This record gives sequence, C-alpha cells and structure tokens, in this order.
Amino acid sequence: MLRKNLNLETSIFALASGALPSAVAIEKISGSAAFEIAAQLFFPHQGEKVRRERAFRFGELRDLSGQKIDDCLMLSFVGPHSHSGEDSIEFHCHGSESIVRKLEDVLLSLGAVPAGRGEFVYRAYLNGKVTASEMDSLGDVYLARETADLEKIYSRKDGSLQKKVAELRENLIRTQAILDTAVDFSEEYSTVVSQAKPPLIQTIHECSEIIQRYSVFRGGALVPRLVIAGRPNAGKSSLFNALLGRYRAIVHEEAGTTRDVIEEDIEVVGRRWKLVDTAGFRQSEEIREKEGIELGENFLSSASFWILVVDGSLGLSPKEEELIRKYGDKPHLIVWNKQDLKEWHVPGQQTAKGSLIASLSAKTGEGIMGLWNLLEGELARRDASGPLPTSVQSRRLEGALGSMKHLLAKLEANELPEYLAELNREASASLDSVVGQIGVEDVLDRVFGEFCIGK
Ligand SMILES: Nc1nc2c(ncn2[C@@H]2O[C@H](COP(=O)(O)OP(=O)(O)OP(=O)(O)O)[C@@H](O)[C@H]2O)c(=O)[nH]1
Ligand SMILES: [Mg+2]
Repeated sequence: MLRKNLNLETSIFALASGALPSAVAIEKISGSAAFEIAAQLFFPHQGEKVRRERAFRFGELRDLSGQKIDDCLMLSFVGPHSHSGEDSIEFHCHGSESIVRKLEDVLLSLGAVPAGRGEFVYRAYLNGKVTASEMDSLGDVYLARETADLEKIYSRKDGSLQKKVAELRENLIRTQAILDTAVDFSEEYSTVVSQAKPPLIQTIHECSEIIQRYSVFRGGALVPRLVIAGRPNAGKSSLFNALLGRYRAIVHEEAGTTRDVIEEDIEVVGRRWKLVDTAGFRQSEEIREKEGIELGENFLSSASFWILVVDGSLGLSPKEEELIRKYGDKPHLIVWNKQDLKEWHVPGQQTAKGSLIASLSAKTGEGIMGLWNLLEGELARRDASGPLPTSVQSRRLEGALGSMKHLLAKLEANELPEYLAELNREASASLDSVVGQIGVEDVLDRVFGEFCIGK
C-alpha cells in the first residue's frame, strides 16, 4: 500500500496469525472505532456489553443478523496503551477459513477497512511506539531463519558495527593524510599516492564483506553440507541417525544398505546444516549401486565439512586412505566407530596427520556427546562472524563502497592529488553516514513493501 493512500481516520483490520486452517486465528482491529465495531459483533458470555476498557473476555461472535460465527476470546487495549498506540481489539477465534471470512465480512460492513502491509506498525510509529530504526530491525527479525542470525540482530545495540565502521574510517583518515601530503609534494606525488592504495583496498574489501553478510542473510545462504562418508558397513547410517536423534536411515548388517543419498536438516550452534548420509565407497559393477556411490562422492566434493566413518575393528583400508588423500584438505574429522566391539583397536599412526579423531560407538551412543562437542567447536569457527548491518545500513555501506571504488579507479588512473583528496573526503563522509540516524523515509519502502499484512 502506498503511503498517500493511507487514511488514518479509518479503523483497520487484518488476520495477524498464520495461514488457515490453524489452531487459532487472531484478527486484529485498530483505530478510533475499534470498540464501537466490536460492540456490534461480540457478546461476552457474562452478559455484559463491550466497554472501552483494557480487558480480555470470552464470548460469542455474531454477524449482523444475530447468527453465531464462533465462540472466541476478545482482548481489548485502550490507546495509547496498545501496540499501535490506538484503540485495538484482538479476536482469538478458531482458525477456520469460513469463520475468518465471515468475521471479516462483518468488519467490512461495519466500516472497517483491510489493513495493508505494515500498516499497524506504521501507525505505531506515528504514535511514538517504535522508532524507524526499530522498524528496520524488526523487518530482519521476521527474515531470520537461523538462531545465530537472531542473536546477531539482538546484539546490534552492542555497537560492534559502529566499532567496525570507525576502524574503516581510520583507514580513510590514513589515505587522506597520504593524499594531502601528495598535494604538497607534487614532484614525487605518484609514489606518495601509491601508498594510499593498500589501506583503501583493505577498506573496500572489509566493506564488501559486511554487505555480503547482509545479502547472504536476506537471500538465505545455501545451507552448508555435513557429509558422512566411508566404506560399506562402517556405521555411517547409524551415526547419521544418532546425530539426528531419530531412526531415519536404514541400518543393516548387510553391506551396501544405503544406496541413495539421504539428507536431513540439523542445527549446530544456531546454524542449519544439511546432514548427508551416503552409500559406502567401493568398487561395484552393478549400475544402480555405482550411481549411488558416484552420487555420494559428488556430495563429498560439495561438502563444507565431512566425517569419515571407519570401522574401528577393521582399521583404515586403502580406499579410506585414498579418501583422506583426496579430500583431506577439506575440513573434516574421522570417527573411529564400533568402540563397543572386542576387536576394536585404538586409532593408530596410520590416520592422516592433522585429522581430528573421535572414538565412539554409533550403536550404543557412547562417545556421541564428545563428537557433538568437537563438531560444535569446528563448525562454529566456520560461521561468518562479525556484525550484521540493518537493511538501511547495508544500503548506505553500498553507497560508501561505490565512492571508495570510484576513488580507487581514479587513483589508479593517476588523477591529480587534489581531486583524489576530495574524493577521499566524500568517501569518508558516506562511510560516516552508515551508522548515522535512521529516518522514517529510509524504511517506508521496506515497511509497506515487505512487512506482513497484520503486522
Ligand atoms: N557393534 C557395533 N555395531 C555397529 C556400530 N555402528 C554400526 N554398527 C552395525 O554395523 C552394521 C552397519 O551399520 P550401518 O549404519 O548400516 O552402516 P553403513 O555404513 O551405513 O552401511 P552401508 O549403508 O551399507 O554403507 C549394522 O549391523 C550396525 O548395527 C557400532 O558402533 N558398534
Ligand atoms: Mg548406510
């Protein structure tokens, strides 16, 4: 909805809960006529009438002919003590499509109008309930799919982005000093100017990284793969099930049980990973089996982290040594499985240097916690660290990046130092703006374009 179409005199309504059918549907009404409207369709069971008061009441929803729509709970808020700052009502009814449609028909005929995206929040902003910057952050809260991202959003107030931007500003202060000096020493200016390049390139690089972090967050990064590989019968599927916490992949004493690739989501230190079980590596003549094995190897090449499962009662085979040689550069660890067996022997020197090893029994569960701890440590190190800017800050960073790239191009073209010094000042100013005040104009497109209807 466009801002110019907003009429703040009207009372608005929207379904604030998720897709129907659902256990409960929450219909929100906000505006000066909210109580008047509610009084015509909600009848508390205690026989009282709806009054303009902060309350919650159980009662019956009826259409204008007096026909029952549903039994429901009504929550009422008196402005300014409500989310939007206006008089507001919430009907919590059964999440049925027919109930919600009927209720909304009645609301329409009583003069309320359907809310647009973000309209409740915008009214809250106008009533001083939220700031523009809080609306910007709220948009990210809705986008967050991973716990780790949520933590980054909530820790934005800790000033880490401000600190990072201040560091980048320091770099530009250095380049400014270099360029200003070049202005004074016009004969050797090209040598002086070349000294400005490294700090500028460094700043460009770091600035791009922060922008990239936000775009990955918004776009939803590809979920990294944690691939379990090894020989047939080593216990890969048993480990897969143990890490997943449920019996998902078939486990059997017969080698060659897993023929296809099985993937499931797991969460490790707040990040989603795809846990992948593969067919055991072996020579095979059978076409279907061969395809399964090849597929497993393809997954291994695309893995962000992999686990080699070794049957600890048999030790490393040439095929496993080959896997370590081939994929050992990729982050991995070796699970020395079947610790419960008599024949099990401690992993020896034959395992590749530098590989982390976890001894365990996927069958009894012994050692699984130790593996979790190892994995958490290893995978957390791989999480993109650093502050997450808001959408507005990210847009401003893009502006600053543009100015810095322009400066670099002019620097490489040996433009006059006076001109370069001026461009550097502009780049500094645009970097300064990144952590500046966020105004409502900065976030309106986002609120009206991205927020859910009902928010
Ligand atoms: N004693 C013991 N047996 C295990 C252990 N882990 C797995 N097994 C057994 O080893 C056999 C093979 O286990 P799976 O998990 O199916 O092995 P896999 O590596 O997935 O085998 P494929 O899918 O055939 O490649 C089953 O009989 C399991 O019960 C363990 O820690 N101890
Ligand atoms: Mg298997």
